Amino acid sequence: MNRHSHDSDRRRLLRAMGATGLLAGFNALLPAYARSSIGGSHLNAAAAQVPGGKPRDVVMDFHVRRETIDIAGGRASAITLNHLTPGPILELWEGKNAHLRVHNHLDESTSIHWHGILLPFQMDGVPGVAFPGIDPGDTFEVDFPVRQAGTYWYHSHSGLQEQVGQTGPTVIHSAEDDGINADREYVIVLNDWTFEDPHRLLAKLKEMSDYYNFSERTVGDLMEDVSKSGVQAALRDRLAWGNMRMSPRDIADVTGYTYSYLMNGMHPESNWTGLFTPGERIRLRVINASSMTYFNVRLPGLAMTVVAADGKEIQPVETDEFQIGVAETFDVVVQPKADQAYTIMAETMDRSGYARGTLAPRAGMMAPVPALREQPQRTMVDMGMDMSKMDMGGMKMGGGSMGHGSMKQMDMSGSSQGPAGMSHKDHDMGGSKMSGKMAHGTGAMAGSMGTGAMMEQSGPIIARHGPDHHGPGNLTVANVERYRLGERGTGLEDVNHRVLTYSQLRNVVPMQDRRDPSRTIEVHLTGNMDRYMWSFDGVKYSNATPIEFPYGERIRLILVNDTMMEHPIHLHGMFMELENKQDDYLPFKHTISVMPGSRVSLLITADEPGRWAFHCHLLYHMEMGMFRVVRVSDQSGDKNA
Ligand SMILES: [Cu+2]
Repeated sequence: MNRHSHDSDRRRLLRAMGATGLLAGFNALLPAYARSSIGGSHLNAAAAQVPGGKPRDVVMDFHVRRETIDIAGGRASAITLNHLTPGPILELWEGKNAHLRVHNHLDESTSIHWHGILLPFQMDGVPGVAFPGIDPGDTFEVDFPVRQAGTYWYHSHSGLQEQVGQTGPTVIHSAEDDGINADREYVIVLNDWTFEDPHRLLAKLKEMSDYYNFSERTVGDLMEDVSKSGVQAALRDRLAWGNMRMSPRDIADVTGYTYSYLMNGMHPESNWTGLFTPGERIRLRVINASSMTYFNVRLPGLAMTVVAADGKEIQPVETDEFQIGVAETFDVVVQPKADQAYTIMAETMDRSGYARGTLAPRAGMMAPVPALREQPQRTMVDMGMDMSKMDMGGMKMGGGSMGHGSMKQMDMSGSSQGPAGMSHKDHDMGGSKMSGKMAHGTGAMAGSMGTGAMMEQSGPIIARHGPDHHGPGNLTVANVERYRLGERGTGLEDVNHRVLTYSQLRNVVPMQDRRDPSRTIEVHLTGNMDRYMWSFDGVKYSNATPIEFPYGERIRLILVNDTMMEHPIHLHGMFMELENKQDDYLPFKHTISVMPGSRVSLLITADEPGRWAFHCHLLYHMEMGMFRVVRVSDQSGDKNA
């Protein structure tokens, strides 16, 4: 397709070879800079190892520069931190102080947000929310007592700078023995890199939201569906998808077509390698510092013990694979006993590529790199639909203005054979009706399901939406919202080993704030993929007012995902306790990946006054307006906000 002809053939070749496992042995063809795992502008083995040492106050300078560097097998202009991307490890000690100085050598404004860190909001680094940004030539100083331990990261919060390299890892050592007893620690920073200008990339997404998605279903797929499930079911499924303007294979907005995936700044062929002595306990601090990419992480042949999520310790869980949303961190301990190499495989959720590195007893060793697995598909559950086994007796489709006409052909009468992935719970939908109020021009499937509230305690809940279904900024409206914290991430449903789920995260300390929430705030995650609009409650940031958290109150925050994709929702300044049925041991999160068609409940103690950012951490979703200010106001007169 000539619309993509500007892309480098070489990069496409590399990607194709990577996808088919041909890269083994290809290393020798690469220029020296891509082969070497020593030196360069990335976190080599030495730089990715956490030094540790005596607890101390830390003074650290961050020099933000734009420079041309070797990256991902090419040369490109990137934003570096102290000449590195990702930047150097910010290593701090709980109970000590941090004094950080950010020097802007760019010819534009910049910022650094200290992701997951508890500090005064003026130092949080979000331009327009907490401070004005750092002008060219200026230095911004940040001082705070370190009140926590764990694995975090830092990144620009200005425009799209994060996409071009301005990210880095943060490690905070615990004041007390955390009982993890690692012999060695590495950060594993995951990034997605593009040689395209990110502004151009975003422009293309706005112009054509499926630009980077080449996995549309084909006529052949349709015939296969027909043979599996019959003409009616296959067509109904297909027509529904057509009206959602989504393909069931729309797993990621931006894919390996443009992205190279990096581990500690290094391309899979360059093979970042961390060394170990057999028998050692190795703590891997895995940080998803990418702009748009979810990864599935595993080390074939090695079990992992997950010991922390988003920096906060959890009760150890042994697993074989975990999905990591954008901006999340997980700490795992592995203990390789054999004198052999192990691949650290970070396959993208859409399986259009991977980041990869190696743990090895000696430099130069490698282990097989598993082939990319089959692309996952979205299901009707992701759409928030639940047509199978429902009593549709009382439902009727209104004859409202249909965006694309074809909805009329949908046979909604209770077919017992639903498309794959649909829930088979029984529901009595008697009395509800599809209003058929189709937002003109959007193809929206605005199924207002009446006033029904709870169905069963943990089963799907009939979604409640505003009367306008969140306006033109919203395309899909989930009919039902499910509790999905016990489910594996997209694409991992059927893998035949253990996979971490959110429901397994259990805090090491019991809940401190046991008050009943004094208020509940419900926020819908909304989008219009067709127009590449992303928002909360159908309203983009520029038209929105702050969400108010009265200081000192206990808040229940409910997130309802009306869209068909995961959104990693991040709250600055305060941790959220995830209501995942772990009794008094709810885990803390700073970023929660909300599954499509799901409802997530979080508890927050509003004890950090100020103006805090709250947003989707998919960079282009945030940029399009999936962003709010949360204002924690002092009741005694709003001094801080
Ligand atoms: Cu999003």
